[in-house]
Amino acid sequence: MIPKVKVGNILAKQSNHSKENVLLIGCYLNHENEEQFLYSMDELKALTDAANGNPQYQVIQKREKFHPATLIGKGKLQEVLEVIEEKNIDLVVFNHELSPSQSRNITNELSGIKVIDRTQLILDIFAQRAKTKEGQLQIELAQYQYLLPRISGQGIQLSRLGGGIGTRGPGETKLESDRRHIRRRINEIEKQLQAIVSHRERYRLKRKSNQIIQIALVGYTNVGKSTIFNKLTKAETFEENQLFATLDPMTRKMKLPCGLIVIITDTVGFIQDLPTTLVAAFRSTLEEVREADLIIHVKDASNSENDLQEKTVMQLLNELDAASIPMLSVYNKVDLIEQSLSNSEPLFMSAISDNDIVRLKLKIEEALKESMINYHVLLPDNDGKLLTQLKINSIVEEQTWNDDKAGYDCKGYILESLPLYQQIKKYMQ
Ligand SMILES: Nc1nc2c(ncn2[C@@H]2O[C@H](COP(=O)(O)OP(=O)(O)OP(=O)(O)O)[C@@H](O)[C@H]2O)c(=O)[nH]1
Ligand SMILES: [Mg+2]
Repeated sequence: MIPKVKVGNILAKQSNHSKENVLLIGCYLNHENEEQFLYSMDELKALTDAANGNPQYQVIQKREKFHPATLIGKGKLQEVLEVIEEKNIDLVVFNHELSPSQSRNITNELSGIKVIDRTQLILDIFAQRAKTKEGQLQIELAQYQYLLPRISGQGIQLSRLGGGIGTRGPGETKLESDRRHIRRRINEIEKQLQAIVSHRERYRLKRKSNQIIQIALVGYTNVGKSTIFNKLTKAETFEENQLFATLDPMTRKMKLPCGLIVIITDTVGFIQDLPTTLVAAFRSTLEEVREADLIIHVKDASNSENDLQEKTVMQLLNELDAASIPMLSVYNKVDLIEQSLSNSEPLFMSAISDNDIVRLKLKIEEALKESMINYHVLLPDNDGKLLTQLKINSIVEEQTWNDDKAGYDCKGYILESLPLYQQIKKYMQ
């Protein structure tokens, strides 16, 4: 069977010479879903943009099975070589994770041009974006873990790669040294991360004892988590129409209409085929998610592949042991689609509408209430502090002064796991 071949211009050549010209290569099998594959190619292009590259051209091949030595066929590689010369390509990005030997063979076939895969591209974006010490260490760790099997024996000659996409992060001189050096560095990073993680662990325990309810915003990259986070908390996190705008989790306090104060965390976006090294590296960052009392799963209502995105998110939440946490789903960006909105489950909203932000807050209250238990207490007059605490850390629905018993009659909802619940138990009615 003659493989179906597609090539195409992605972008007209940009005048910006400082950007690397990138050729994208995708390969999929006869039995694979074409639509999903093409979507992942679009995503690869968006990732290239996010890495500050200039996607020039793409080459796609459909095959019976992947070529064991070079992923795509030898003939196709010859064609790629011509495109590289014709289009002045600096970098070739494969949409598929390449084995160490595949990447070596392809580089040889393509006369030494820089070749990276989707994993390296994502690692590169992360390396450019990570701002906190922890984020930077995690990326460095993931990059070394990715490189380790690739620099053994007759491994790739990293020095030849020069700078640019796929080479950021650990310094090049370090990359040139041997496995032993890298192992040592991995060890060091792991120790430093351990210290940071235990520091955060203590901080988190303190927060828990402070009775504060925790909410985490999660979702596929670019769905609008940071925009919603900023609107909810009036904070300034980096929001941009770009994949992986947010890397380091950000936490802020937020007051709900009922008076309840919660803390909410904005997190790194998920993506399909997230490199396993990165899932492991970000496990600790995403621990905030695992600790949450409620997860808000933000979806992009305007994206035709939102089913696929949702599946990816659910799968990753599973891997993070967070799948059993109560979840509120919201469909964002409804302003971009034509559709009759409903007020019923799930919430359809737009982060650019202030009214929708209020609706979201009420929805959060409702969702929290579902995991809370009902209480009715009579707080003695002399325990004013407890009343204040109840108002901040639980949902008080009714509060009346009881003259006969000289105390406040309070009815509401509270999380059973809060220490506060133990404190009010003796006043239960
Ligand atoms: N039209 C429209 N655009 C939105 C809406 N919400 C967010 N956006 C835009 O979508 C883009 C992505 O928003 P972000 O808030 O950065 O998305 P994110 O989910 O935090 O993305 P990552 O941090 O990359 O995972 C930005 O250009 C936002 O302005 C919305 O409701 N409607
Ligand atoms: Mg973000």
